[in-house]
Amino acid sequence: MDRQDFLSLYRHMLLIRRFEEKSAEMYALAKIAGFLHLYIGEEAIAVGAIAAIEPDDYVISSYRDHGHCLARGSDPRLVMAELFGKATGLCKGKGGSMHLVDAARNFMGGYAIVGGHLPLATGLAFAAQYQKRDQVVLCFFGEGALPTGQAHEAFNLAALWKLPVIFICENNRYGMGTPVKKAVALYSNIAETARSYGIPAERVDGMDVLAVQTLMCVIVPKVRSAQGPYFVEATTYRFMGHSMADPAHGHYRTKEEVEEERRRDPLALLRRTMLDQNLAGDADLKLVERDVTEAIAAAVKFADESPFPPRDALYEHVYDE
Ligand SMILES: Cc1ncc(C[n+]2csc(CCOP(=O)(O)OP(=O)(O)O)c2C)c(N)n1
Repeated sequence: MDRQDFLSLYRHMLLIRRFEEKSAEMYALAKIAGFLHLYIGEEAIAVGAIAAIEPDDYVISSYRDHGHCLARGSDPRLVMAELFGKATGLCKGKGGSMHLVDAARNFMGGYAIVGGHLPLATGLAFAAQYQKRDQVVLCFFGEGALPTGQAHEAFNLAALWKLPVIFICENNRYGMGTPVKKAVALYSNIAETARSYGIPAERVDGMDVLAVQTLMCVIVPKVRSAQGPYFVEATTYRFMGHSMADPAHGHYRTKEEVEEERRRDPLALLRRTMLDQNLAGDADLKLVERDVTEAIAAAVKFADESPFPPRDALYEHVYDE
């Protein structure tokens, strides 16, 4: 990796961070309606993993999907417009925060049913294998999806048919207000869940984008060369509440715990590494900050000035027999 590669990782992470902060602000101003789940604190996972795949590989995620979509390269203006429910949005304003899709980038969506997209990831991998396409699927989900039945069906078929899918469990230790200990039997080593299906599994520090990317650069070629699925547990922490309806630390975790975890901010970790190893200087980082600030301002302006979908659009893209 050269200096530009490091700066690119930093830029993507900062773009997600600033996008999310601005979304929270826009939600408070009622420019965004419905649910809004922020990815702040978890950026290193999407950015590190997606940096290790090719443009025609597939990515699929849960309702906490803005980060994955932006890491995949979607235009922040179209993503913000989607959050605003505008006709210019990524899904013409009909999907909103939890249902972003960018088919042109093989970002196959955010899904709001916990665990519901794991079988879809297995299906995408089956299609790639059946049609002899050289693609892998990255499937991101929270540890709350692990105990769901469909997750196990997805693991089983992926292992049985040696499908090219990498299941990436973003273990932020809470599913809404429920600690992982109260929901997942193998909570202290959840990778064992995958190993019981014969799926090789690794644990990685999900706050360290370089660790995530390095691991994924080893795993992706194995999966691509038909060796079958992989499972990654990326340990992380969400710095915000579960959604905008949940205060930052809620009743289920202490303020001290949140403050402690915030000391390992993934952006600060990367910044420190780059400065310490002379991979970037203060001026480079300031330039990235300025670029990102401009991109976010442009996204909000675009979303704000865009029209809402016309009434007739209700009947477009609806399947009818
Ligand atoms: C099948 C299903 N059950 C319950 C819910 C309600 N619900 C929404 S988010 C959530 C917690 C999921 O936690 P996790 O998968 O760990 O993801 P995180 O929010 O931590 O990223 C629950 C239970 C749902 N959306 N779908």
